[in-house]
Amino acid sequence: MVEAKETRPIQVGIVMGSDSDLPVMKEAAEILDKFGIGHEVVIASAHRAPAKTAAYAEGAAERGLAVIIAGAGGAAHLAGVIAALTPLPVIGVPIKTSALGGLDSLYSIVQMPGGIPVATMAINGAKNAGILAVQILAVANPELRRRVQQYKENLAAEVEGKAAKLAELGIDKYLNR
Ligand code: RP5
Repeated sequence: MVEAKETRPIQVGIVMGSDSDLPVMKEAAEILDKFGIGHEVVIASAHRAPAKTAAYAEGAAERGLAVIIAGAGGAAHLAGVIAALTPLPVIGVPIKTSALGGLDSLYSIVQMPGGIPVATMAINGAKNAGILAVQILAVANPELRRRVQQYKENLAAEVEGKAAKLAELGIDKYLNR
C-alpha cells in the first residue's frame, strides 16, 4: 500500500512517462515506503511533455531531492533527458512493451553517451530501483545502512529456509505443498 499524501521530507522522485507505467513503478514506491523514505510520484513524458520534464529535472536538486528514479517504455528517453539536466544520480527503469518486449526501452535507457550516466535496472526492475535509491541514501546514513544490511540478511534467511524445506521434503512434496 503506497501512501497518497507524503508527509516525510521528499528525498526521491519517481518519474514515469505515462500512467500505464504505474503498475510497474509502484514497486519502487513500495520499497521506499518500507524503508520510510519520503518520495513523490510524477508523470512527465520526455516527448509529450518535454518542458515539464526539463523543469522537473532542473528543479529537483534545489527542492531537496537526492535521487531520481525514471521509468519509461519504448523510445524511452525520460531517464536520459533527466540525467542530462540534473546533478542528481538517476536510476532508469525500462518498462516492458508489447511490441518489442522492453528491449527497446532497455537499449534506449542503458546506452547513454559518456558523461551522462543512468543506472539502468532490468526490464520492469522498479523494485531494484527503489532498493538502489535507498542504498544511495544509506551512504550518508548509518541507521539506514544498518536496515539495508538487515534487508539483505532477511533475503539470505529466506533462501536458507527454502533450501532446508527442499532438503526435508524432496522435489515432489516441495512442489506439491
Ligand atoms: C512511454 O510510452 C511511456 O513511458 C510508456 O511506457 C509508453 C506508452 O505510453 P502510453 O501510450 O501507454 O501512454 O513514453
